[in-house]
Amino acid sequence: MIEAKGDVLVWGPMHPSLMRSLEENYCVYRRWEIADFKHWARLQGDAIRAVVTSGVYGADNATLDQLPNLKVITSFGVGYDALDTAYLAGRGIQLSNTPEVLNNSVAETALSLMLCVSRRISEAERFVRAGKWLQAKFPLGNDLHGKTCGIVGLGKIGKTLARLVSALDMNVAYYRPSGPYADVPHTHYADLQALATAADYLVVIVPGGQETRHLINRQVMRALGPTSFLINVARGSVVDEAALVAALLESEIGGAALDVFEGEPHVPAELLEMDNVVLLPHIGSGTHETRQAMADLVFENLRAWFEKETLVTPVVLEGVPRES
Ligand code: 8YV
Repeated sequence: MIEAKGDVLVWGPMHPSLMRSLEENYCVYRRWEIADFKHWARLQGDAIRAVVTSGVYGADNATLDQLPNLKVITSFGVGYDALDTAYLAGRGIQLSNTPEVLNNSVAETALSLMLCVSRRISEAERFVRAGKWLQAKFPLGNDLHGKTCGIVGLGKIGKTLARLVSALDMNVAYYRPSGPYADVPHTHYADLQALATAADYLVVIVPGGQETRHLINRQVMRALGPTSFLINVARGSVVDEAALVAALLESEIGGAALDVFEGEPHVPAELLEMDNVVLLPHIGSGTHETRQAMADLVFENLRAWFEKETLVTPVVLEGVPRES
C-alpha cells in the first residue's frame, strides 16, 4: 500500500483496475463528474499535481490553465496527439504514454482488418444472417499471400505487423521519407504515392497530429487503385475522410477497413452503406490483456513520478527538463 501522496485529476472514466489503483493510493478527482469546473478549480486547482487521461480524451489547454501546479500527465495509449505538447513543454509539464505493450494487439487488429476486407468476412456474415445463402452463392474474395503490404509508419507496431504478414507470405514495403532503415530488409519507398502504387494493402500506422493530417489524400488513393485496400489503425486525422468517401463512391480503391475516424465516434453515413468497407469502433488495443498492461503502465508511471519524480515511459518533449 502506497501512502496517499498527491491529488490527481482523472479526465474521464478509465480502465476499472486503473481507477481502483488510483483511488486506493491517491486523492482522486473525477473531472467528468465536476459540474462547474471553474468554480471547482478555484477551490481545488492548486492542489492538483497530476492528470491521468487517455490518447482519446486528451486534455485541453483551457482546463490545464486552471491547474497552476500541474507537473505531470500520464496518458493511457501510445498516441498523444490529443495533447498540445508545445503547451506542455512550455509549462514544464512531463508526459508519459504506454508504448510497446500494445504493439501485438494493434498489429493483430490491422491484420484482422486486412483479412476481413479482403475475404469479405463481415459482408459474408451479413449475407448468412440475412438468409441470402438460401438463394445465392457468396462472391469470391482476395488472397493475402503473394500480395504486397505497404506500411505507412514502420515503427514498433508497423514492424510487428511486418512480421505477421511475412508469415503469411506477403511482400512488405514501407514509406519513410527520410530514407530506409539500415536494419530492415523490406522494400523502402521515400515517395508515398509510389508505395501506394506498389501496395495491394496500404496500412496506416503513423502517429496522428498536424504533421500527418490528411497524409492519405485522394492522390494516394488513386495511386492505390481499384483492386487495392486502405487499412487505418492510426488516427482518423491521417486519412482525408471526405476524399476516401469520394474515392470509394468512384471505385478508385477496392475497399477500406477502418478502426479510427476523423470525428469518431461519428462515422460518415456513406460508409455505413458500403459493403466493401469494414468499420470498427477504435478497438486497436482493445483486448483484456493489453488494456490491463496499459492500465498497469499508466499507474507505474504515476507512482514513479510521485515517488521519484521520474517516469517509466516518458514522452520526450522539447524543452522539458528530464528531471525537475
Ligand atoms: C486507445 C490508442 O484506444 O494507444 C492509442 O493511441 O488509440 C488506443 O490504444 C486509446 O488510447 C484510448 O483508450
